[in-house]
Amino acid sequence: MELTVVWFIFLILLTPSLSVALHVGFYDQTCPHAEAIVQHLVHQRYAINNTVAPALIRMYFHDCYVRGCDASILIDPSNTNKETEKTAEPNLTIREFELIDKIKSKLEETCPQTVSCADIIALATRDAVVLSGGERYNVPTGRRDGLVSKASEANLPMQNITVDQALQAFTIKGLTLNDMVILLGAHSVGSSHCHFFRDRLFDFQGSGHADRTMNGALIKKLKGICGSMTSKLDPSVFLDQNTSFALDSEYYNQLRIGKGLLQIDQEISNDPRTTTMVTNMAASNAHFQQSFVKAMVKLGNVDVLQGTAGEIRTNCRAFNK
Ligand code: HEM
Ligand SMILES: *[C@@H]1O[C@H](CO)[C@@H](O)[C@H](O)[C@H]1NC(C)=O
Ligand SMILES: *[C@@H]1O[C@H](CO)[C@@H](O)[C@H](O)[C@H]1NC(C)=O
Ligand SMILES: *[C@@H]1O[C@H](CO)[C@@H](O)[C@H](O)[C@H]1NC(C)=O
Ligand SMILES: CC(=O)N[C@H]1CO[C@H](CO)[C@@H](O)[C@@H]1O
Repeated sequence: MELTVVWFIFLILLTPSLSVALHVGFYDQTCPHAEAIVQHLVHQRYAINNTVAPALIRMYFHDCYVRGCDASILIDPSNTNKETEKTAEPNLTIREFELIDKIKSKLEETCPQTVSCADIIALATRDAVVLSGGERYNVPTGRRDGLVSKASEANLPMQNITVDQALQAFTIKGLTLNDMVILLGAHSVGSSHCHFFRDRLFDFQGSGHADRTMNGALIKKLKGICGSMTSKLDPSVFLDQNTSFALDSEYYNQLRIGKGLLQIDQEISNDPRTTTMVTNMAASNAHFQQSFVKAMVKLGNVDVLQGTAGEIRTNCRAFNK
């Protein structure tokens, strides 16, 4: 009897959160053109500079990884909150905030206080994936914008961690080893500054020599671009040496020949627990594409705010007054 009552209360408590779960077409009634507006502006930007695609895909990861997909990455520092997430070291190279602003302005004009900044990031990222040659996928929406943004919480995984440490970093967000290997396929587009891999060329983990897991020809090429260990210049290099603008499984083929740019990229190909996954992804672009969009949707569910939690910001860079 008592147990039944407990269950009943439990179910009542559970129901509201279930009824407001993210779903595809959340804005169909309230802002029917929301997705088309986002797509139009992403396409327009891509025509001017196609590096917007990798920039958005990375922004989505950084947003979702820290406090869930709640647009906490977009908050500008202010007098009362000087160190927001975007001021944190790993976030410094996140770009295209202006595009998000532009999309937000257009949406506020069309349907005021309706579409969250967190959903704008998720939708724009989908369009970036498609523009890069990825599969088109439906994006569940209904995220709300967060009310907290702190640099101290931006504990994103570093490029020089082991597969074990990376797995821990993904596990705490409810993502699996398989999700991790597939999501790292995002590194088939975009680029990295030399400072994230310079040690691999000159002095790997204080060894005095280059990382022996890196292909010799690639080391030579990268030395030419990045200068020396102490060089002050910090240019960017494509993460995928072959099909640099295509979101495809070629990234995994590159790993198999020692051409992973970041240490963690190369690690997943060499670690016994993930090497088979890398081989499987390398073998089939179609399989990769399907797995990738599934994993992106899963990433988009991490710790989201729904229902009446959080708010719908009117300006993505600031909390509402
Ligand atoms: C262990 C996990 C990861 C680590 C350590 C990592 C690290 C990095 C680093 C150091 C860069 C270079 C940034 C720069 O120089 O500007 C980068 C770029 C990038 N990352 Fe990751 N990343 C990880 C996972 C992911 C995931 C899960 C995604 C997306 C699903 C992603 C998407 C990207 C993209 C698209 C770029 C290129 C950005 C651009 O060209 O502007 N990364 N990542
Ligand atoms: C595209 O944007 C990147 C990053 O801001 C910049 O380095 C590059 O010069 C731009 N390319 C063009 C063609 O404007
Ligand atoms: C990883 O890189 C950071 C800074 O880039 C450095 O402080 C740290 O010692 C490195 N860790 C390892 C294990 O090499
Ligand atoms: C580059 O990628 C294409 C398409 O995946 C592949 O056919 C080709 O063999 C690759 N070339 C090199 C040099 O890796
Ligand atoms: C590479 C880079 O510019 N790193 C800076 C990141 O931000 C911290 C402070 O938040 C600086 O100390 C780093 O120099």
